Amino acid sequence: MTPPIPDTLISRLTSAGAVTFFTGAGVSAESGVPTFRGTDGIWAKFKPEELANLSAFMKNPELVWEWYRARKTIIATVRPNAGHFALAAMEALFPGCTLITQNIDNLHRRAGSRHILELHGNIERNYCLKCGAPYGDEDLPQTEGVPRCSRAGCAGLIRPDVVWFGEMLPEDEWDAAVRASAAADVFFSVGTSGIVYPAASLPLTAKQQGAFLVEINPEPTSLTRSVDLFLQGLSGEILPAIVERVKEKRIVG
Ligand code: BV8
Ligand code: ZN
Repeated sequence: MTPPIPDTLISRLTSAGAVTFFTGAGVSAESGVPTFRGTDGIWAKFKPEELANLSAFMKNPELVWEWYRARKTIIATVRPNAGHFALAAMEALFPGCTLITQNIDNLHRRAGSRHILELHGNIERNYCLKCGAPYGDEDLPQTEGVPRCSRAGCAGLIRPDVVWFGEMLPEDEWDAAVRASAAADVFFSVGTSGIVYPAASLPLTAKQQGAFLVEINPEPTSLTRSVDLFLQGLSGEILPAIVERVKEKRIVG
């Protein structure tokens, strides 16, 4: 059930200079991508420290690759949902629109978003740990088990191009995300439990710098008490509703 979208939000949006969206796994849930911490969460079975970190990979690359291959298969079979398409539409509606995502599923790009800051990498990219050579999924040696680099004389371990726990976020993306959060007139935190740092610090950075802070989530989170507007519901319903209201406002003025 989509909550009412207050006129005050639509007025703020249509007069905003900079609008920033910050997304987490919840925006992909309606596409069928399991979230991390939901009951169906992929981490219900596994724990992040067991899999999404370099030492786990070096200790047991077969297990980590098994987990990523399973996730790559899910992501290859799903499609962007109405929430992703609404976010892509927002780029056309708001010139100063920035999309910051913690997601690695490439669904924002597949939905047509162009100005995306991927803080935690992209599961469709991989690279050689030894020489850094990039590998798309289609370039991976199809052998089961752990793919190794085919560069002459290398044979290094190939890993998914995602940010693991204990690893730094990509510097350019992080710097741009902090700038876009600080500059935002309106900042949306959509579909994230706000547990993973430093990404989870961005909504409060925006608020401290004067942004109107909106949260879209079917459940309250640790951020909810600090937001200016909590739209409780599904991003796949609320985001398209916001796009429709902004378009109406643009027409009637
Ligand atoms: C770092 C890529 C500096 C991999 C991910 C000890 C040692 C080292 C670091 C730490 C430490 N202790 C803490 C840290 C920091 C650590 C951290 O934050 N840990 C947490 C667990 C406490 N962070 C890091 O390590 C980061 N790096 O700090 O570097 C450093 C360097 C060296 C030493 C020290 C510090 C790197 C973090 C990146 C980890 N990589 N992913 C992969 O995916 O395989 S994180 C992973 O979780 C995803 O990227 C995801 O984005 C992220 C957050 O999860 P959410 O997106 O929020 O998803 P979640 O399931 O939690 O929530 C979904 C939400 O959606 C829910 O609220 C639900 O209600 C809602 N929802 C559901 N359906 C819908 C919906 N909303 C809307 N619509 C719907 N339909
Ligand atoms: Zn190599």
